[in-house]
Amino acid sequence: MKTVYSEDHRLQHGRAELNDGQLVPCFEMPRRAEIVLARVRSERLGPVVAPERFGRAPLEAVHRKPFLDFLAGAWAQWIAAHGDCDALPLNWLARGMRPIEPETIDGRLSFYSFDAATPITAGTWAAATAAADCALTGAKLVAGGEGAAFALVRPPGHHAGSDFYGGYCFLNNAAIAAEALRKQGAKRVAILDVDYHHGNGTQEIFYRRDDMLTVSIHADPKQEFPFFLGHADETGEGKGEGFHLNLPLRWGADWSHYGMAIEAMMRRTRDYAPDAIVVSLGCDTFKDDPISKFKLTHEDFTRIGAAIAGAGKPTLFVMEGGYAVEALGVNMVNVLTGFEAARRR
Ligand code: Q9C
Ligand code: ZN
Repeated sequence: MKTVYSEDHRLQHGRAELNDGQLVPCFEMPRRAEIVLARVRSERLGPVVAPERFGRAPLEAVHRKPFLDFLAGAWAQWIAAHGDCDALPLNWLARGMRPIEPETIDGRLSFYSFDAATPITAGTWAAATAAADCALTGAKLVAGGEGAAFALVRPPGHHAGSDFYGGYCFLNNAAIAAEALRKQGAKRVAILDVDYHHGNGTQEIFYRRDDMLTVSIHADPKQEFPFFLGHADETGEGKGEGFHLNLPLRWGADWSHYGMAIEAMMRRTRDYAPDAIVVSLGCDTFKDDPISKFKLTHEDFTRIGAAIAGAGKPTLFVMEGGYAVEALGVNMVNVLTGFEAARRR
């Protein structure tokens, strides 16, 4: 399969995030993409192609305009107020407070974000839009008849919602690609999220829709970030009722648990009979991931790819999380080669 990649991901290189009570170097770093690219090349997955540019329209199909304006202008407003250091929020709304957008940059960061792990830097907007363009290019390849494609992107996307950012995510690359696939003729699209964390942004964006199935396997929000979405009883609203499936697993889950969740994910996907699949591909389920508590092995990622191939649908893989950096190339590409090997059978 083709890999869509842009070096512009390097423009997002935040210094620090708040983790376990300390400001620590960002887990979401440029080397993540570089190690995956090296593995794509050494395993001869297929050609690596540059993205086309699609502009603002496909972003506006998923995100609210005021949010996009905020993201595009946040750095300029931050540097004018505080000088050249990463922009992080310091407080958030709680129950009883009013969601009125403040004027100052500190207030606006608080208004549009939901964590202190997602620094906005000089290159954030350029990097995030390049990632969205890679995902859109992948969607175009898949809509054009390629059986599969891989958008090798960072920053990731699945925590970003219609008007909020967080969890290292600014623009929801997978959601933007899925919406583009709908516009290019797919009547139903399934978004399968195998990142360790719940895809709260993706679910929020499509929660009232029946033309997008969202399925997420993730650490139980009673234990894990993002904490406030991803429970098993969230199944959709309005005509979206029944088109959103959450499969939370407890800390410590290994293939004996994860494999069953993957089977449930693929059963629901087959019932839905989508015209295309978008995979939010996180490998932070790996046993050595520094911020996660699942126990998947290198081989388990091959099994995930094979299971997804079983649906037999045009499939776009969009990279999300995974912070055991040295293992990330092997784990990501194992999913993709596992997919291709199973599809050939
Ligand atoms: N101590 C993605 O994988 N911080 N985002 C968690 C753990 C945020 C993860 C803190 C994790 C965000 C795309
Ligand atoms: Zn994650």
